[in-house]
Amino acid sequence: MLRRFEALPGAFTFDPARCALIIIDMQRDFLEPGGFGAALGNDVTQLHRAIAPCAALLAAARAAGLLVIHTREGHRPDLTDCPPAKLTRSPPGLRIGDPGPMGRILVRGEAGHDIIPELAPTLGEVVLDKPGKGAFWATDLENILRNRGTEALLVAGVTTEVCVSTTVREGNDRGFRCAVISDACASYFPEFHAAALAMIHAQGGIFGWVAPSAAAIAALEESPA
Ligand code: TIU
Repeated sequence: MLRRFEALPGAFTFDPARCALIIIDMQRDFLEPGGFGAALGNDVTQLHRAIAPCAALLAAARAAGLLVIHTREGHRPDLTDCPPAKLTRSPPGLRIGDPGPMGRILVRGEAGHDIIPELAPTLGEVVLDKPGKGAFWATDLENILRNRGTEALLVAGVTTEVCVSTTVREGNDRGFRCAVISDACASYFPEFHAAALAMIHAQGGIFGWVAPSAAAIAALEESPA
């Protein structure tokens, strides 16, 4: 049964069997002190407002049987997949691979790379490690989605203007219809969050749709006719 919710620039429809929830990078490295986000000079508490809406959206998506994908930005321990231009963007001591209170910054297998406990993946959900900002680049995400016949994406996570927006732009160019769930996303810069969302739904939905979690959750909770 097709579900529908109000969004900008217009209603978003989806078939739960052909829709996935993608939660972008809700990792300790971005949300907790001492990780990559803090090393970049950010106030990590700015991201905390997205946790409860993400958790509610995740619960509703699970109950509706959506494919659930959790992404994590990070690099191999030997940093062979980390471009020097990304590595050297931060000062020594605060770089990717440097030791921090949650282990080596933005490195796979370290405590900081984990998804925060409130949003921990369950068995059967896809955990997708990505070396870049976009979830399609250098990953098998497109293959996973096409194999399931997925055509619509609900997108949440952090940060709105960086990894969420990059993923939505990549997905849109590949033909996926993306609905960004506004309060389930956050930025270290509230003004960037607002601008990024506006850029997505402007011009008739140039990159996709934007709606609050309450609207998406209500549609997920509708009982099949
Ligand atoms: N710095 C920042 O806003 N974001 C990132 O580096 N990665 C993600 O957005 N996940």
